[in-house]
Amino acid sequence: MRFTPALVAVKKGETVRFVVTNSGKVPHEFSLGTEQELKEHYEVMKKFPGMEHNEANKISLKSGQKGEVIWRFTKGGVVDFACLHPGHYDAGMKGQIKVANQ
Ligand SMILES: [Cu+2]
Repeated sequence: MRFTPALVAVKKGETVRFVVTNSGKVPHEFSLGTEQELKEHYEVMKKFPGMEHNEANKISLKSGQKGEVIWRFTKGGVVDFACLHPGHYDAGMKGQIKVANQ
């Protein structure tokens, strides 16, 4: 229940392609957002655990699947990412992207 790496450093204005592989045995997801957005999404996932996503900022991956999220970081600061399948976030399946102001 973890992301490798869990800490990513980028620069403001950069567009990053996250190539994510689920090397585990159960479905996972990769969701980008503020901590607040991720927590709200986590509450929804607890009610609808089978939710699958293919949106700009999140992707669902079954065991062995690989996918991409492409995101442009327009502001400096911290952006969080997490897997919001019930229990996974609490188990520590989260990480941070530090966006430097150049
Ligand atoms: Cu997960």
